[in-house]
Amino acid sequence: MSRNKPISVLHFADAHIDMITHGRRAKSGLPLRVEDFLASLRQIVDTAVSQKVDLVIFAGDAYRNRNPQPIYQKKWGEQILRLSAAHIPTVLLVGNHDMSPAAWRAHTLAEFDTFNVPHVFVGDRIKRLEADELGIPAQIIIVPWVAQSRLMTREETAGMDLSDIMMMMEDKVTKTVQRLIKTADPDIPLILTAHASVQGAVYGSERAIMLGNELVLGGSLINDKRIDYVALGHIHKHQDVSKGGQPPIVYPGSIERIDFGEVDDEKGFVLAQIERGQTTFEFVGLDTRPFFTYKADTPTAENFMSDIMASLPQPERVKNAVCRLQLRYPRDWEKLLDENRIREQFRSAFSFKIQRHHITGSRARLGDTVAVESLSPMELLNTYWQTAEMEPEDVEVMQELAKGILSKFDG
Ligand SMILES: [Mn+2]
Repeated sequence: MSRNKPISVLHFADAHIDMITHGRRAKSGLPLRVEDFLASLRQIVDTAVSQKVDLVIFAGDAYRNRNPQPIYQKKWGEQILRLSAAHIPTVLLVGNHDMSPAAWRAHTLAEFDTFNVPHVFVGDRIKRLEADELGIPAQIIIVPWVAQSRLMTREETAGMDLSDIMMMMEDKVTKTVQRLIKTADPDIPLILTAHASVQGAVYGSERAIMLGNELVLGGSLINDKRIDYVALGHIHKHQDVSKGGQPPIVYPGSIERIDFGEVDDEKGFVLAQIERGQTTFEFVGLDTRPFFTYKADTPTAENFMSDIMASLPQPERVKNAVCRLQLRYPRDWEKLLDENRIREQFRSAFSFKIQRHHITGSRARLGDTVAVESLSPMELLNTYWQTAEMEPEDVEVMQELAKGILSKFDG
């Protein structure tokens, strides 16, 4: 292969094939939503094989469960073996969902190493894969999910508080990666792949993680002209953190929607043409199960149900889609709601839920009988979210975070 031809790379991440295992089942016996994730995975592998890409990078989180059921390992393995059979060098990065915090346990991708699967490279520690190992003119710096227990011994961290440990880890990772960048061959394209958050990234539905303690790769570490492409995983929202710069710093996002938090995100993977200093890439959308949100405008009690019905889609429009209807109305209109009539309109949907939001008068937000002083901070916050018209899922997340913060001030 000539050195001046760009390297074609298919990059995907966050497959999480066992993310949603409840609900209806397919003829195969597998949950239908698992089949959805597997359908995305098949489209990705189909593309890699039919386009004969030079390299596939999977940037971590094959599963949700770090002890995946054997049936899911079989389904994942079948697709990865197709890449191996097509002689496509394939890097499998170990993500946080693939790894136990206990250092002695095997991660979920270990079997590919155990059986020495040809053309498959498991990335479970920081290292650089060289061109001769890969069989293509490219070098890849591998940064799997960094678990504290695997990076430092208990003796090293004894007596330190968490923020110091995080700083020490960051320092250790940064120095190792810098050394790998410095010692790389400057004439061959250099790719960095990591399962991590990076400075400047925007969060999707996993945004709550940001407030936890996790390692964040620094902007200056990865925004380095000696690197030609940064293939990331972990954040479920597709984005190029470099915003069109070189090197592109790309999250392909997850391969299927997990919940309504991702309703507006298109799901897909990335095809990149990697060249020294002039990499280009495109995001390729996947054919995924549609998600629809409907809202009804119901200004008067007299026309309440007819206003709702008028705002609903035709049943064929929502066929096989995950749907929700958001309604806002005063509590005393509740008896006007004919849920069965609405549900009938969504009978061909994959699933359907009604989210009710009861409008309370702005003056009496706390109710007339409740003394503000008698409410706990958590109760006050909860009342605030309700009046701020937040989504119920978001209220749950905010309450959880608030609980964590407030607990630090107790006693
Ligand atoms: Mn992850």
